[in-house]
Amino acid sequence: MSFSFDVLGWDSPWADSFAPHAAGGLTPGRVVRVDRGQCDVAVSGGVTRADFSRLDVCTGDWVALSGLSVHAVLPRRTALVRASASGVSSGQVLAANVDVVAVVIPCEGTVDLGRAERLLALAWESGARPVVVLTKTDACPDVDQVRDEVAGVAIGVDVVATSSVAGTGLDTLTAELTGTVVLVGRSGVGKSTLATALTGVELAVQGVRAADGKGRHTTVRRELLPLRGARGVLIDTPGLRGVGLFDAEDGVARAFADIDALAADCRFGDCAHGGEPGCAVQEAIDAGLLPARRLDSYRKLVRENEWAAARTDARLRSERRAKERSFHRQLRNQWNRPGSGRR
Ligand SMILES: Nc1nc2c(ncn2[C@@H]2O[C@H](COP(=O)(O)OP(=O)(O)O)[C@@H](O)[C@H]2O)c(=O)[nH]1
Ligand SMILES: [Mg+2]
Ligand SMILES: [Zn+2]
Repeated sequence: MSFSFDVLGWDSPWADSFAPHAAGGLTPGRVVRVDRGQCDVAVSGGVTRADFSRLDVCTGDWVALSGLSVHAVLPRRTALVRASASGVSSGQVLAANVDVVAVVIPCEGTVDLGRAERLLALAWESGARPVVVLTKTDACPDVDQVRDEVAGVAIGVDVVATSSVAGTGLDTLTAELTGTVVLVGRSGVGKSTLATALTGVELAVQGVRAADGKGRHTTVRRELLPLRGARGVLIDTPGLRGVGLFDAEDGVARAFADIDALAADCRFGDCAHGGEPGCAVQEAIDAGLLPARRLDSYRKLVRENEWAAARTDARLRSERRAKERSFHRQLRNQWNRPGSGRR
C-alpha cells in the first residue's frame, strides 16, 4: 500500500516542524502501524519498516527517519489518551494527530449511555472533533429512538446512523470524515466492518466462533489506512475494554457541557451537586430537565479523573523521592570514595 503525503495530512506546519530534521538529512514519514519495537512508516513512495527503540511512537505520529530507524517524533497536535492499565504515571496514547474521533455505538440491545459519555469525554480531551456513529441499524427495530437517546448525551456532536451490511448512512458518514479519523468502541461493535466499508481494505472482522473452537479474528493492532475518495486516513483500533480517563478534566467538561452550564448557577462555586442547598443541577433534575442518570455518570467520571490525578501525583512524588535518594547515595559514595579527600 502506498499513501500520498497530502492524504496523510502533510501540510506546511508539519513541514516547518520537520525543517530542523530536513536540515540534518532525515526523511519524514507517518507511522501507520506499530508492532513490538518496530513500526511501519509511510514515506514518499511506499511504506518502510523501522526500529524505534527508546522512543514513544504511536500510530499516527509523524516521525523523522534516519535510515531504518526513527530518530525523532514530531510534537503531536492531538492525541487520544487513556489511563494506562499498568498504573504507571502516564497515559497510553491510542492514536496521534487525529482530526476526528468516531465513537462507535451499536444499535443492538440496550444502549450503554454511560459508555458513550465516557468515550465522548475521551474524544473531546484528545483535541479532535468527536462524531458518534451508530452501527448495525439493519438489525434495529427503532433506529430513531436510539438516535434520540444517544443524541441526548452527545451535546454538540453529530450522530450518524449506519449499517455496513445494508450500506446505509455511509455517504453521510463519509461527508463527516476528513483528515485523520480514528474509530473507538468496544470489541464487536462493528468497527472493522465499518473500516472496510470506508476504506475498501479488507480488515479482520470477528466471525462467529467456529464449531471447532478456533479463535475469532479480531483486530490486534492499530492500523492506519487511506479512506475511499482520498479524503484522509482511518485508524481502526482493537476493542477498548477498559477506557480509564487520564487527565481528562476538560474532556469531561465538554462532554457534559449541559451540566457545566447549569453548574454556573449553583450557589456554591465548588458545588458537587450532591444535595448542597441552591444547587441548580439538582433543581434541573427535580424539574425533569436533566436525567438523574446523567448527573451520576458525570460525578463518576469527575471522581475517577480526580482519583487518577491523585494517583499520578503520588506516583510522581515517589518517583521523585526515589531519584533524590539515588542522587544522595551517589553523592555519599563520591565523598566516601578513597582519595576523595574526605575519609
Ligand atoms: N447486522 C449487522 N452486523 C454487523 C454490522 N457490522 C458488523 N456486524 C457484525 O458484528 C460483528 C463484529 O464486527 P467487527 O467489525 O469485527 O467489530 P469490531 O470488533 O468492532 O471491529 C461481526 O459479526 C460483524 O459481521 C452491520 O452493519 N449489521
Ligand atoms: Mg475490529
Ligand atoms: Zn450544584
